[in-house]
Amino acid sequence: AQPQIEAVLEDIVHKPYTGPEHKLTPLVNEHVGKYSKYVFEPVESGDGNWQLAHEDGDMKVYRRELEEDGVVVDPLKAQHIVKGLSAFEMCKYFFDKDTRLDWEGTVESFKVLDKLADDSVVFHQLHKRVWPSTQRETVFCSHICMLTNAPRPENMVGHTWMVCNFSMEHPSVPITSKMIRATLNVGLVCQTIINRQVEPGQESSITRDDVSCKIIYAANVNPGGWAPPSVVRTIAKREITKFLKKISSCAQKAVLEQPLTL
Ligand code: 16C
Repeated sequence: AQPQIEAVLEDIVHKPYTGPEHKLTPLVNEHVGKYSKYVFEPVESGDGNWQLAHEDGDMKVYRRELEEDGVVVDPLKAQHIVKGLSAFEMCKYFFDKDTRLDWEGTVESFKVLDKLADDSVVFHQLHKRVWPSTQRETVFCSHICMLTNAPRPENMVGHTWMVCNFSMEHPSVPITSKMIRATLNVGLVCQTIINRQVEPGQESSITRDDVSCKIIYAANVNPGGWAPPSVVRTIAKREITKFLKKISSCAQKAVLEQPLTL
């Protein structure tokens, strides 16, 4: 089935959420183009050797053990289903810097280096130090967009949304010996599932009680320097699980009093 899946994923196209184009548009297009396909590659297919690392209700976390030059760079993928909000609302919440510290457990502080457009922002983040290793920092571009032609799960309504975070260099933050520069490629893809039959043209009758958000999250993080493999693997599994639980409950609370935006 592998060639068929590849052909389907090849058709995925991303559309900017707001635009306009900016100086990093070609870089964003390149990353989002590749990563949107990678996120949808099923963990069950191919010779990827994905292992189920954690399961809790609707949440499943997979990892593929991988080391580069002795550094653990295990690719992670996760799926989750969150009741009462749409794909757009979840992606918007993940993208929104103003609420990031409510759910992001790995970050000590961050600042905006460049606001390229409403849908593309460059950040510098200082991560919490894992004693006794050196503190990590990241510099990455975060982009929110809509995906067209993505594989649709059963009972999906509306569009597929994605936030893609990818490391880049920025002249205002040179690498110093004080911190280790970690790198990341992250994709959060969301799709809205409806739990009842809706006739065409009746979409305006859909309420919060009718929908859930299906999440696919993928992360390729390179800690940037050696740390004991068992420590990296324990922290990665713990943090991705905490992240999915925390962002789900925070996003549910944040949209509760608002009208549903599909
Ligand atoms: O995607 C997430 N958050 C986004 C917005 O912040 C963004 C961030 C990605 C996380 C990149 C992690 C870089 C290394 C951090 C150093 C470890 C700090 C741990 C502190 C624990 C109290 O895209 C949600 C992120 C969810 C977490 C993903 C898995 C992280 C793997 C961590 C590898 C551990 C390395 C430890 C080295 C000593």
